[in-house]
Amino acid sequence: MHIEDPARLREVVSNAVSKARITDVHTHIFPPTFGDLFLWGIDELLTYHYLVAETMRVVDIPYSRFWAMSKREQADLIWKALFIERTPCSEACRGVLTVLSRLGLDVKSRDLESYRQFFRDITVEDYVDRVFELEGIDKIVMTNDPFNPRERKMWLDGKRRDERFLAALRLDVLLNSWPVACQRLREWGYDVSEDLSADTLKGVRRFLEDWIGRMKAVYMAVSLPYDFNIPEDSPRARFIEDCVIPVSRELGVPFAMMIGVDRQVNPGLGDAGDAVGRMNIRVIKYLAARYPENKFMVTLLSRENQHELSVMARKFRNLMIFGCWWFLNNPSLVEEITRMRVELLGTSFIPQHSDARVFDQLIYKWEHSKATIAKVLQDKYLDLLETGWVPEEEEIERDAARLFGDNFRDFALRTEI
Ligand code: RAT
Ligand code: ZN
Repeated sequence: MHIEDPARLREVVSNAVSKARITDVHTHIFPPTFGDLFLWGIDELLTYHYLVAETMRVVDIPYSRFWAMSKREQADLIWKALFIERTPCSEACRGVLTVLSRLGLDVKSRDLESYRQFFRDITVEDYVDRVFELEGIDKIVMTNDPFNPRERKMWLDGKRRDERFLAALRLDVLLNSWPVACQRLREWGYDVSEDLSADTLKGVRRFLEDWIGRMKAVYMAVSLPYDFNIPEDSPRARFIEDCVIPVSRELGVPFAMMIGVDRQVNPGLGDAGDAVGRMNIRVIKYLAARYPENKFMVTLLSRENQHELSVMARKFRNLMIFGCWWFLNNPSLVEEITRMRVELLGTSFIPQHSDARVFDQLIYKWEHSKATIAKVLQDKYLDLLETGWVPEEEEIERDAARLFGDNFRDFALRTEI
């Protein structure tokens, strides 16, 4: 059906975006079968590291005292500091309120105990189904670290799989802390040593193949610092070029790079202690051009890198850009970045991922992002209407389906999921 009326067009776009099924390409969520690695509920929502950072700006207690508290005590402190003594207007605070509201809780009451009671009264399995349904989520991609002993055990025990959770093999320890990784790999029977001999490179490749197979990983991923450089003579650069890239190509498993972290500028804050730096786009150009048969997924943390990344994606079809990551996941920045990407790339990118750590966060991360993305798309279709081009409802739905799921599936997945 052709849509010529601007008001109707806005409505159709907004419905198409809210109905679009989601494949969430990067989260930190595990299935409930992974036991206490599955995080959910109000105390987890409140102690999210984004909120820890905001709290530590305004309370006057030593970091060590905060970390010595129980989770519940930390949540009480954060609730009091950010929601009672101040107005919860930051994006991370608003997110908690969106979750509560969507679950039917009385946000106006500000009654933390009643929220706790709500989560005590529901079963995890029902809750997981409810959230997937509420947000129209088909699949979520996890972050799977074989160097994390708790997680490793789950994989080795062959925990029952939930087909909605796809795996991504995370390589931070291997690529960013080789001496640590080397020791582990040796303990696990791989023939590697700290030098970068041919045997070591072979052992690392075997490790990658083993874990891609065990996890059925849909991509390999790493978070890299803003000063990441390649090519260079370092274990990280060598492993990327001599191990990750060949294995990625041979197995048809893309390599995702998340670049721009300035790690632990304030270690006292733990996970909340990382910051951002501008990376050098030259590394993306090098990899995409040098390895045309490889597929790269890239998200950059610095706002200042976004324009050059979009331009780079125009040059290389083996480069898929995704998400507005971490400090960029705020409505003002999602809007600006998405607008620019549509203008430079049409619909050939992945606009967002949730990065959710707590299961409940899927609700707010997707609702907030979808609202902003819908706004941008409405403007873009209206601009087209001005030219005399009349979009059809099915075309708008097709475009939304591409952005929220099909682009990832077509780029990354070898087989139907
Ligand atoms: O966004 C976050 O929660 C960060 O702490 C990181 O986990 C980041 O997303 C990453 O995947 O490294
Ligand atoms: Zn993440």
